Amino acid sequence: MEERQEIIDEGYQKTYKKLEEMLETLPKGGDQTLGHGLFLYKGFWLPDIHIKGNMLIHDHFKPRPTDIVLSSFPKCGTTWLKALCFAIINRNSYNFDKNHPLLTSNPHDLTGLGFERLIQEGGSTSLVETLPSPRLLPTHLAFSLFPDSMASGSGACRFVYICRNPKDAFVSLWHFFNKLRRLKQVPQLSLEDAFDSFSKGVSFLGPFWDHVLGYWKASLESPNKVLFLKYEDMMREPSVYVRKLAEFLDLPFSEDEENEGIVEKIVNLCSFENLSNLDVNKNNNIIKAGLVNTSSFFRKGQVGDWINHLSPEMVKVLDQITQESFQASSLELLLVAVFPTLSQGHDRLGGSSSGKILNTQIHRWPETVLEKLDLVFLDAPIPAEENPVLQEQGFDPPFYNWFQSNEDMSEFTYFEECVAYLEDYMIKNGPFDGFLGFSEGAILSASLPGMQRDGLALTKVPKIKFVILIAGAKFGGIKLGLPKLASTAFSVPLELPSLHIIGDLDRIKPQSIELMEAFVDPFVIYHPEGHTIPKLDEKSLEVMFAFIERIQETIRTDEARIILNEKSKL
Ligand code: PAP
Repeated sequence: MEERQEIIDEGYQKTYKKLEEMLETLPKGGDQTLGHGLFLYKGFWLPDIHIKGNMLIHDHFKPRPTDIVLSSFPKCGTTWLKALCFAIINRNSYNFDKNHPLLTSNPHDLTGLGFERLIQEGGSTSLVETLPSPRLLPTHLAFSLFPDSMASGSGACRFVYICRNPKDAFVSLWHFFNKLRRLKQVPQLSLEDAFDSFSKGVSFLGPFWDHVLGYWKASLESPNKVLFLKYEDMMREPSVYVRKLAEFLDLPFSEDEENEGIVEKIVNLCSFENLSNLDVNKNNNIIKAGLVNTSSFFRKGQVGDWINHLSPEMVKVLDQITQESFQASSLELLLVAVFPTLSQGHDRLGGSSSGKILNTQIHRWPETVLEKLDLVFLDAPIPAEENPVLQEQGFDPPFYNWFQSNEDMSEFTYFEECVAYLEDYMIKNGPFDGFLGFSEGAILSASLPGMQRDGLALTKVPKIKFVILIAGAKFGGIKLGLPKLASTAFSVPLELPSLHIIGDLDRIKPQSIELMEAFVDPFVIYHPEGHTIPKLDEKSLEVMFAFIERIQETIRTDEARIILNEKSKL
């Protein structure tokens, strides 16, 4: 066996020769963190061992469409992602409380440290090839470094990428490398020197921003092949992302599993608190691949620890690079679920329409607005009969209905079902940041945040961060009754940012104003038309942009609030 490992496959030997020649020609740099320098290879700063692995992947690796590449920039949540995927895939093989391998093995030992390292072992691909499908292939390599055979086309592998706020990633990386330096008895690296390299992009596997953007763009182009996760989102709502991850891996949780609380069991098993307190991850144990203690992968496991390390100037530098790098690529783009409904001129609710129709209407808004919103137009759940009003306007069937009301709009049918339908849609296609609704869609959208706050609806999806309500009205207001599920929806003023678009000639204008008054600090656009989606004039656009800015600010403040909460726990 040992002898076999000495034998280096002929193909491998050719690759190694190529590597040697190439290394001579590559720009060198880096912080010499671990005593070896970095090389600028295809746009990224890699140690030679990663370049070697990457070349072997290109020259010899045979991908399978079932392969799952678990990818991350170092210190962005690799250990957690490995644990979660292992637990999801093997959930039927072990008991969560007794014999689960994650209770006695470090996640890196269960999945391997890195695929780019594994392929080097044994002098041939034999080790990688004997792994059973689906193979979990962890990596820190950038997306663009993978061969086309893995990244695109029908045989492409699936990639799960976890990204993290660069400030926390940097702080975590600095701590980790200093731990390794201590082990190797190399002098410590100052925060300032490490920061200088990191912010210039000349850091281990950097530039951080290009790494993230590569996967982000790939996830937009091929959402079925590349799942883009954020550490902070997952910390906020782990069970939402465990479900999402399982769906992406084609292993969704069954109703029975949901009832048995399997999702929560996985979340708890893989939590920082649990894993970091296990014997295997303490007490100077070393991971199988050598090099490091199992405990080095667990430090604080918090969002926002950067606040304890970075100077205001450092924060400014990183924030600016992040903003400039991500702006053009809309990484901060807001995903909005749009609920369409066009009134038929009836006095009762239940006007039919379709996502496609509302899409056409919304595209009366300028691109400068639409490019900031990633709109997903949902069809309502109930197929509707013909709609003469819409057909007269040139819109073709199919049409769909949301919930219906009786003549005096005091009672509603199919409301609960609509809410359940939405939640299901959001779990499968989200996470969504906010809602945009028109008419009945606005009534529905407006009622959801309050129901979510009270734990009555949308309990399995992230918190709704904003609403855009066009020609809306309030349940339990001047005209509308109150569905039971929504009975507390407006019991206290709603604090999330809201934009209300109200037509001067709309017969339901008083109701829209009443709805607006149910929100704290609402934004409002009045327009001269009736019950419709208006074009936006210059003044309206100003309000719209101010609103979008406010949402982005809220998202940032929310993150800061989480940081403060975490700090107050210390
Ligand atoms: P790697 O790239 O070297 O494998 P990785 O696991 O990505 O490391 O990053 C370690 C970070 O994830 C540490 O963050 P910190 O330094 O800010 O504390 C570590 O604490 C955190 N971490 C490890 N396991 C978990 C977990 N189960 N849940 C949340 N965070 C975790």
